[in-house]
Amino acid sequence: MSISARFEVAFSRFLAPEGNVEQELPAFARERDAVLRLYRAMVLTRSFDTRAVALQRTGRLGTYASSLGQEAVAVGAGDAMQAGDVLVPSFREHGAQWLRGVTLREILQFWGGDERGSCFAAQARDFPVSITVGAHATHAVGVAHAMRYRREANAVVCVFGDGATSKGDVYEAMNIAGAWRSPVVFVVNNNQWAISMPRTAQSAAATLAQKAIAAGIGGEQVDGNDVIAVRHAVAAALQRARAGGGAHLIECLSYRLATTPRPTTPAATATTPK
Ligand SMILES: Cc1ncc(C[n+]2csc(CCOP(=O)(O)OP(=O)(O)O)c2C)c(N)n1
Ligand SMILES: [Mg+2]
Repeated sequence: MSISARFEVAFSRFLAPEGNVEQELPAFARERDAVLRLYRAMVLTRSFDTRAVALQRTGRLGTYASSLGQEAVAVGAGDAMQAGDVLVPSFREHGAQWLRGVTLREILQFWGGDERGSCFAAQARDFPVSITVGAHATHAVGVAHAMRYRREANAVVCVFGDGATSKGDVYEAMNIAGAWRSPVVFVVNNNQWAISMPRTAQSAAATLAQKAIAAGIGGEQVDGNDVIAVRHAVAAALQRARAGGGAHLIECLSYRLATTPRPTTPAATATTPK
């Protein structure tokens, strides 16, 4: 017997859970303004989240997906992007949307059921929230392919949850992104749960990052609670993608702190959110 191929999945982080620096920081993280920008965005995301959850629980917002405890994933990914890149988000990426110039008003409009909240004044090319789990991964590869076709030096960031990685459309998207060397970075927001389904019950894979291996694209894990690690990995993957290096997948390990709420009563418009 001989070995046809060997694979491994790397994990990286710069900050320990207590906030101590574990290894030499990347250049951007040694700049005070950059670190402050990340911190401010995470604090704003959490404040906004608290407010939006309160609005939803009191029946004044139709539905809302909380990003509590997962701020670093969206903020790190959003901050790593350039203006010409395109964000194709799932439903917990408020921090990335805000960093991209989407207004809090627009985000609230969307969750209030007003479609004008998906027509972003500042980022006309960014996609609206995809409530349909994983379906937007195929759209993201389409956008990335269009960028290549037009010879644009831009790339796409597509974010989805751990649950989405069990879906056929996500596998298909990763596969064709590998075959076409599409400039797309898949960011898996692994919060360990798909509603009530734990991560371990929905996939026997040791890591979600290894799903990239079958697609022939790069894959890695980062600490999703370390905004520096997320930003560093997404920025590097975007840079490679813009330069023709193809697609990449980054599994961000985090945890969903938000509870799944009951429908609010008596507001007739309120529906059960994620
Ligand atoms: C195609 C589809 N099936 C089912 C649902 C209902 N649903 C909403 S959120 C969710 C779980 C998603 O889990 P994950 O991808 O891990 O994202 P998370 O909510 O944890 O961020 C499901 C099944 C949906 N929105 N779309
Ligand atoms: Mg999840």
